[in-house]
Amino acid sequence: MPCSLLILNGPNLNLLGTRERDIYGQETLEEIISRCSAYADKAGITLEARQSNHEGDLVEWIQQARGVHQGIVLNAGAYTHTSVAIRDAIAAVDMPVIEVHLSNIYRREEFRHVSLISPVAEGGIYGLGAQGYLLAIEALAARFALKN
Ligand code: CA2
Repeated sequence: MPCSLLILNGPNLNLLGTRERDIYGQETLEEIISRCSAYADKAGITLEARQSNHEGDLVEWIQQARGVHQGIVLNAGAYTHTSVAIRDAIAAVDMPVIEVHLSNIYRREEFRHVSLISPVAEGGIYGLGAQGYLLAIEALAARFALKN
């Protein structure tokens, strides 16, 4: 079975590259995803990427990933700090999720220091900008290769 991964991005990440570039970098989400796709293609991995500003969409997509994808790269944006629903969805699907944040959330406001996702994630990457997504893909692909 080939490896298929899902990249999910939460609220406001569709605005990347347009504002707050000092915090989140110059690249648009489209550019980041196309870099991820090129990386995945080379590694023989199938990639699906989705973004939503709505919590329920993210919950649905996590639930639907079961049996379709072998892992999820998740930047839940601000929902990271608030969403019990996303956390419960991750726990329910029982598949590896790597949490990614472009910025170093621990260097920022205190409300960003708490992640409801981290306790149910396989691992996490923060503060490395768009590179974090590539590292997360690499980690999930390596995990998949070990098991198959
Ligand atoms: O560092 C990250 O990746 C975050 O997940 C980004 C979220 C933030 O709420 C988290 O604490 C950390 C915010 C994404 C907002 O992205 C924007 C991009 C351009 C302009 C405005 C917001």
